[in-house]
Amino acid sequence: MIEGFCLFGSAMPDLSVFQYNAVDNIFSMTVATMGAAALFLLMSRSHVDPEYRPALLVSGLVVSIACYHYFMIRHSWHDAYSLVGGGYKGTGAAFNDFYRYADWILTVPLLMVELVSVLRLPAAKATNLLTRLVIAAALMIALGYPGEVIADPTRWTERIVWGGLSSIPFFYILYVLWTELTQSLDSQPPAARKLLEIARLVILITWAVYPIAYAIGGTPDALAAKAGTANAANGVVGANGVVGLQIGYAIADMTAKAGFGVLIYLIARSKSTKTASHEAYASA
Ligand SMILES: *C/C=C(C)/C=C/C=C(C)/C=C/C1=C(C)CCCC1(C)C
Repeated sequence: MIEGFCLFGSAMPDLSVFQYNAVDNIFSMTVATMGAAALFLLMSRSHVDPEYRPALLVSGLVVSIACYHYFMIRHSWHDAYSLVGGGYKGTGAAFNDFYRYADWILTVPLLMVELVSVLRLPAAKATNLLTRLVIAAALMIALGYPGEVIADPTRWTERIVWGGLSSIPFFYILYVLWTELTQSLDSQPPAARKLLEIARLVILITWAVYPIAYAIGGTPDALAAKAGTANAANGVVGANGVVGLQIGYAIADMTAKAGFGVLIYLIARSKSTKTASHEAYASA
């Protein structure tokens, strides 16, 4: 079934005005959050010691890239739907999932860079850790994409297989981050230690939202296919699946990029001895 596998998007189910607006509003909020976080992170580089500035620069880039992509994602959302007789119907223009995956393939490796650079590990260790994390992150996104673009409910098994394959590097990353962050805690100043423990939790919780949102995007289809409803017959993804997936990804992206970026800033600030004391001196 060729319509079921469109590389750059899929047929869209009808949505109520409420469902359409919920997604549209969360996209709009995400653009604003990413943009504001970018300004904050890039402008506060001078508040931390020079060795922590690259971490803030990279954090600022991550949210800038995401700000652009959410702008495009929202644009694509507008193109994909039009208001027809009190509800939203697909225009036939595909909603472009590629923007999000293009975003992730850039930002997830960069998130690894911002985290490792704020830890300030010995150079050899940092390089080794970063290489493993970046390769695993790229694999995780690349393996998720073929499953993401499957919209045909009868091909749900394939969606699960790609999701499963993508979960191998996913669990690897979580395992590596958890063990490495735990090990590095001893070498961190006490104030940063608490914040790193929070960062560790934020990664674990926000990253877990992605496979859940992915599953929500597929589950209603599969149920519809089983029940043989009109939805399944049309070969389009279920309305609740689309709405749940889009809102889930957007919230997770805001937390994992903007929220995490602010945490990186706080960690960098708590580890900055020179700049902080200089400021105290200047304001005294
Ligand atoms: C800023 C973007 C971030 C932190 C994106 C993270 C994405 C994931 C952790 C995605 C994971 C996935 C799986 C574990 C299986 C299903 C497919 C994915 C790609 C959604």
